[in-house]
Amino acid sequence: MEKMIKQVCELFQISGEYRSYEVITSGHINTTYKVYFFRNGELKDYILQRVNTKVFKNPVAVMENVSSITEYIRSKIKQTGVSAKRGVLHYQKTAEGNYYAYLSETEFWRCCRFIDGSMSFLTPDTCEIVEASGRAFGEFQQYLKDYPVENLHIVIPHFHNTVNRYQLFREAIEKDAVGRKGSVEQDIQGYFELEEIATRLYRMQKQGILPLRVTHNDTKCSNVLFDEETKDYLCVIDLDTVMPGLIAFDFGDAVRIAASTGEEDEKDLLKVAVDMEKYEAFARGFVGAVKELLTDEERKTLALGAVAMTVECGMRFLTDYLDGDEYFRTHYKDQNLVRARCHLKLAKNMIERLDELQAIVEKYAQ
Ligand code: ADP
Ligand code: GN1
Ligand code: MG
Repeated sequence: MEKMIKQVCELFQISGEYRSYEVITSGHINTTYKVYFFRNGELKDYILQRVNTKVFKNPVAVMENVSSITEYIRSKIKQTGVSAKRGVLHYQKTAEGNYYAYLSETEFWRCCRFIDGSMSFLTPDTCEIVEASGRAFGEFQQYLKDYPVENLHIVIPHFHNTVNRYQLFREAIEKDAVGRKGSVEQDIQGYFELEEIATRLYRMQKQGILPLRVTHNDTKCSNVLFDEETKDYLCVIDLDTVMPGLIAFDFGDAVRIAASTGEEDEKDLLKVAVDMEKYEAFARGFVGAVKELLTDEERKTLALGAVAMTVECGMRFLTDYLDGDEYFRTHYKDQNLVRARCHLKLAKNMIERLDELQAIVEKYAQ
């Protein structure tokens, strides 16, 4: 592996003396490495990623989106007179001037600077971190509010099309590729019971009631970098899925992780519920940052976004379990099933508390 890492670093013209690398295992799709170099008497760190080309079938289009978005945000930050060094990702170019390098037909690599003194949280432990992550994704919306949406490639069609996700779920059940259906009948039933409420937002978008914006579409807390010392947020990362979407999806997908009392794969379902304090902290950060952008209909449906994204994501885990764990990286047997059960429990709790969740949005939208 080390040989390949060094080869990729050379392609991205990293100067200095190579020291070592480590694997970052938090993501479910791409493979991420942190690489240490020594230059001018200092350690310089980089992030190398091998993009999952089964998931991102046109990775060049992904990098076109990512480079365009990062350049756009960089210029917005600079306009405010602040340094953009830690405020946005900086991708390295190859000698040919590309933001990517193919090592073979399926080996697609990219490289960016590790943002100095930064860290991320898999699950945020304090309300301060949760609120800051809300502000981070809210301000991300603000940066991109005038971004020309037609410039974006649709890198994963139907990504948050919950109606289509139910269709793929039905196909996986029908196919039962690895013979797991019989053991998850109750879970399947549980997800079907939530179909109407989970698909409501998507149907509202189709009817033109909710506008499409440039959204991040993968707003979990680990996709925000924080200053290691002050714990202030620095920037939003993992821009692969930036595409047109509903603002409620960005709100909701974040809540699924940031405001759960359990991990994404909590086995003890008694521990899984909405953490109301963290939910309120997230809403304070996010809604506070976007409130003047929101239409009435968008505001009224933000909490519903948490239900939609929690059901959708959980159902994707169950679909993948039925498919034989082909899509999401798993670290132990049946992890996708554990994730799916945890999300079902969380979604039901969100539905029970939906009015309360929405009232909190309203409070911070004033
Ligand atoms: P994935 O798509 O697999 O989730 P990410 O791009 O989110 O990959 O990266 C995984 C983790 O690596 C992040 O949660 C963060 O901790 C770290 N990371 C990624 N890019 C950077 C960066 N430029 N600077 C510092 N840390 C980073
Ligand atoms: C994946 O790559 P990562 O781990 O940030 C997935 C998201 C899911 C998330 C669940 C391209 O995100 O959609 O919400 O796992 N990304 C893709 O944790 O499918
Ligand atoms: Mg990530």
